[in-house]
Amino acid sequence: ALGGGAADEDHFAGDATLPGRRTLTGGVHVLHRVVSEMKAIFFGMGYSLAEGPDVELDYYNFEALNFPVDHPSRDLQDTFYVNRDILLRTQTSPVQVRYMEKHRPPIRIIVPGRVYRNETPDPSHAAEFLQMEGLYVDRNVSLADLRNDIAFFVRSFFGADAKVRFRPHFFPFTEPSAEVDMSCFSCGGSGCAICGKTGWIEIMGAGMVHPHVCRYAGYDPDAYTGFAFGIGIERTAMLKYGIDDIRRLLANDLRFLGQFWHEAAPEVQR
Ligand code: 2NL
Repeated sequence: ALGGGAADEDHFAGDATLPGRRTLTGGVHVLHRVVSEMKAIFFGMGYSLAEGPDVELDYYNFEALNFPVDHPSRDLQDTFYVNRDILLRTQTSPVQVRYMEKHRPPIRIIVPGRVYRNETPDPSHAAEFLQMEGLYVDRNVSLADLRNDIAFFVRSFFGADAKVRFRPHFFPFTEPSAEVDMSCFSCGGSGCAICGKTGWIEIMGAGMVHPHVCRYAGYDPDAYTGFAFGIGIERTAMLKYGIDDIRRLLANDLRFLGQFWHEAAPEVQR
């Protein structure tokens, strides 16, 4: 337990000249720390924070994001539904759609939050996890702007030597879309066990906001363009700190979590 308890009375029982017992102060959870670091980087680039509900309408989670009605992620196997129209958000993008409905461009926001998918847990999958998405919409926003902001973020978060590459991909809500790789921080690009001998590590997804998504949100896609990106917090923390199993991050074991505190509590100090 945190502090308190019968043990504290020992302070007054024995030798009054002994030094006092240190109090357990706790620390910031490694996932919260990663989110805080990311927010600080994006705030420095002019992004502001947006948040929204974990329990969402199907409309904001899928329809307004240009998912076809028969898209596999809409299946009960993949999404937790409350009823036909209400679900647990599978990504934080619905918050961006809600934000676009309320604000005219230019907009530049980041949206961290918990998301839910009907997954069987294993070392790299959990049914609830954290994500941070970003969205920038204005006149004349281009793929070059996306590349610049992502490269700046990756170099700020992982170190100035990191290189970034885009691989073509598909998302319903962006066109074109890309998966973003960074040069392996372990081998620097020559190829090792961490990067699967490729020299590159996948870290996020990104793309130019699909004109259909602009129109759903009430923006004229001929006047405005934008980019969006999404990054998984657990996966990023696991890469940065060499964590082997996502389930450790939610098990609340202080012997594990204490390793990431700036100043470990006495109980977990070695
Ligand atoms: C990933 C990919 C992505 C977005 C998220 C987005 C949001 C709106 C419009 C368009 Cl409102 N796009 N979000 C775009 C590309 C990728 O996430 O791998 N996330 C972990």
